[in-house]
Amino acid sequence: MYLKSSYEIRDKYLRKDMLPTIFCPGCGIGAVLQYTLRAIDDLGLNQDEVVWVSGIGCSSRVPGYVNFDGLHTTHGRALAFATGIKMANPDLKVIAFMGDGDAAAIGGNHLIHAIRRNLDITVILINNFTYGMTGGQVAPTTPKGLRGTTAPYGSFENPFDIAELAVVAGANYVARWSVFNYLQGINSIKKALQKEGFTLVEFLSPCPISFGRRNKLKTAPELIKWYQKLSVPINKAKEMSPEELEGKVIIGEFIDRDRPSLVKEYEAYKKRAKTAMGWEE
Ligand SMILES: Cc1ncc(C[n+]2csc(CCOP(=O)(O)OP(=O)(O)O)c2C)c(N)n1
Ligand code: SF4
Repeated sequence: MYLKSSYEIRDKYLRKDMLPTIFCPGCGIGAVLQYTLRAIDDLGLNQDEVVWVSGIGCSSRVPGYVNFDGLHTTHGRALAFATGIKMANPDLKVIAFMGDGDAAAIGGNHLIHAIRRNLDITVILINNFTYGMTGGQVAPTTPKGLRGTTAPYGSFENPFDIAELAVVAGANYVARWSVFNYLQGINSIKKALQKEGFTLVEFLSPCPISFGRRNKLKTAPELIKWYQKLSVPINKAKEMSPEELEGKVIIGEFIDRDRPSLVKEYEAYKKRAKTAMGWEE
């Protein structure tokens, strides 16, 4: 892989009139945006054939910054819009750029059903364990015991594991990395973009402002150390006991398979219907 400079990536793919971004210093969203653009660049995808979709949140601002067609829609509904785009224009590559609140709270049902149907899209999921844009409420992903504005003494609810959820719901490709796993992250996005069916790459991403400052994770050294301690590579996790894995987040590739995708199934269904109606020659 030839690594282009950040300037080359910026000049080719970002809308200069929309800069600077709203992202706070130390936020992980910009890094994941860069990984996604590098994956697209490495694959040589045509900018006119890729559409970016999002809901509302800091992560969801991304489609506005990139030089691609896109939709910045309503909170939690990115996948409903993505479904319409993909089913109406199956030749387009659709990327949904989502926050963990957007994807797993208000949009949780859309997520489960888009995966169940094996809709041909790629979700890039920014999991910062919080609602960043609205100031740090706990999300369905907030680790137990960590603080948010709505749980100042520590969250007492069990969090979702989005990657595991995506596997059991039927996704074709699922991987999770932290933003510090630069090359693994880019490679996973490349794999995800090349597959049919539902693909999801989750990134554990720092939000020093809304989440970090309530959890003693405000500075870069604190954050790097914490993510290193938090994340366990999937092969190592297989040798660990449930007690040792308590409070850890597994990173790596969770699944890579080829179940028939929604677009293929729908095409086959239309053919069956036409034959049954006597419309097919
Ligand atoms: C229907 C609706 N409900 C609530 C909101 C308020 N709201 C805006 S962004 C957001 C949460 C954002 O969190 P997340 O999706 O995790 O993205 P982040 O900002 O952390 O990137 C909420 C609750 C809204 N805009 N619309
Ligand atoms: S509030 Fe958090 S998620 Fe939003 S831009 Fe700032 S650091 Fe990033």
